[in-house]
Amino acid sequence: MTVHERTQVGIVGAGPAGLLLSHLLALGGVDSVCVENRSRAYCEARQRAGMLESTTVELLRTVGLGDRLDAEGLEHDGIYVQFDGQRHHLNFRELTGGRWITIYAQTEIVKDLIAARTAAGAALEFEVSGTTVGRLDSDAPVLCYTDASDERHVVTCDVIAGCDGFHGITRRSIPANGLTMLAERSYPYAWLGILAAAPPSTDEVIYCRHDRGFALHSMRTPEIGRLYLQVPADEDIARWRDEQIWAELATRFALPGWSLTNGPVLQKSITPMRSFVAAPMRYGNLFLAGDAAHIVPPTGAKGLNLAVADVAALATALTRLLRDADPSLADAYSDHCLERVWRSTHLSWWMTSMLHIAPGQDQFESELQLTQLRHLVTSRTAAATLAETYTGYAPIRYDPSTRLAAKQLWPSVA
Ligand code: RFL
Ligand code: PHB
Repeated sequence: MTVHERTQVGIVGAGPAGLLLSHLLALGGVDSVCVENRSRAYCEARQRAGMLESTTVELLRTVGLGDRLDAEGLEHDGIYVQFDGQRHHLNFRELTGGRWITIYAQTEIVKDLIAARTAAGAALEFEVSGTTVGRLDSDAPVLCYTDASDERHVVTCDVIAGCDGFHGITRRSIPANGLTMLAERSYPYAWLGILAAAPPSTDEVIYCRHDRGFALHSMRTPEIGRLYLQVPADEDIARWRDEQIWAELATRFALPGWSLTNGPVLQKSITPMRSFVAAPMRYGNLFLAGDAAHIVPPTGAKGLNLAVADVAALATALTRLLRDADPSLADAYSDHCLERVWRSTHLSWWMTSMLHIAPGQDQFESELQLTQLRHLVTSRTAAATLAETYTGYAPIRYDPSTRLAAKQLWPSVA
């Protein structure tokens, strides 16, 4: 049997982008249906980002998602940059006049969002299959899916939001002439990441360039470390025993008088590195947001923050469009987001190429990396340039005045 339904916004994907969009739309009184092909447990456990810009933290607080973030997030003033056997601190708070970064895992943001949406009785469906989107250039695009109990749904929408990540179906549903730009770079290396029951050996994140390759020491909690190693792009994870990973990390981070605390490896995986931007981020009544439209290598910690900035702008634009019949922000959505996307794409590409050792890298390239790193730690202007984009390039476009008052949202309660 097929069920025919209607909603204002059909959202594909319950990652951070799709979940936050449905939350923000609900605050504006706009209804949505959000579908996800994975299980709730899988979405809540998928290990990914951990570093939030202060702009992202402020937005999450503004929209009622700050409680656990404020209680459990680890607020950092800046980062360490290590090269040539020396570790330097960059104090972003001081360089930017007050902006900071917070470690709070993407898994926790996703849990907070799912809890908030579920408590609000949202239409949020996990474990769907056969998702398709159609009639994108019409006023009544459709979202079709089969739910976990095998029932087929055809949802007529005003707008569809493609929040289904890089491998999703929405971007690929746009006809060939609908995207005017597909810009891409792949990098000749990958990251081997571990989550470990080992207290972090550092108070703030360390980005380390070593002749054997890049290493990153991050964390999740005061008890759990998150660490990464540059490995060849086609690396087989089975080749890395846990003791070897710890030994390689210790070699790359080595400093006199400092040691790396080891512990059981809870999870390990390899992440390829790619930059990708599709534009425009809109085709007819399909709007793309987050990794569905663009991805960056993780070196600048930008992916999740970009997804949040996109959906904040999209929620404001769609609320104006669907509630107030004002299309101006929806029409400006793609250009507005791409400005930030390219700034972050540059930062991630720059940090990646300055800190990793490419196969066959020659002395000329190594010296160019080192002179940039020395400049970064000796010139206030250079450090401030990094600090400005790292902590959140520009204010996020979210207009809290699009939110309805409680009594408009829940008339029976007020
Ligand atoms: P997601 O998180 O990929 O969510 C997309 C969702 O869509 C679902 N989906 C479908 N659902 C229904 N039907 C279909 N046909 C579907 N196809 C797909 C998927 O199952 C999924 O649930 O994209 P979103 O929401 O745009 O969020 C983007 C972020 O996840 C991503 O940019 C970040 O994780 C990137 N990233 C980092 N970003 C940061 O800002 N700071 C960091 O410190 C940071 N570190 C990282 C990272 C990404 C990493 N990996 C593994 C890629 C570190 C790593 C190692
Ligand atoms: C993380 O904590 O997972 C993390 C931090 C900084 C990055 C990338 C990942 O640049």
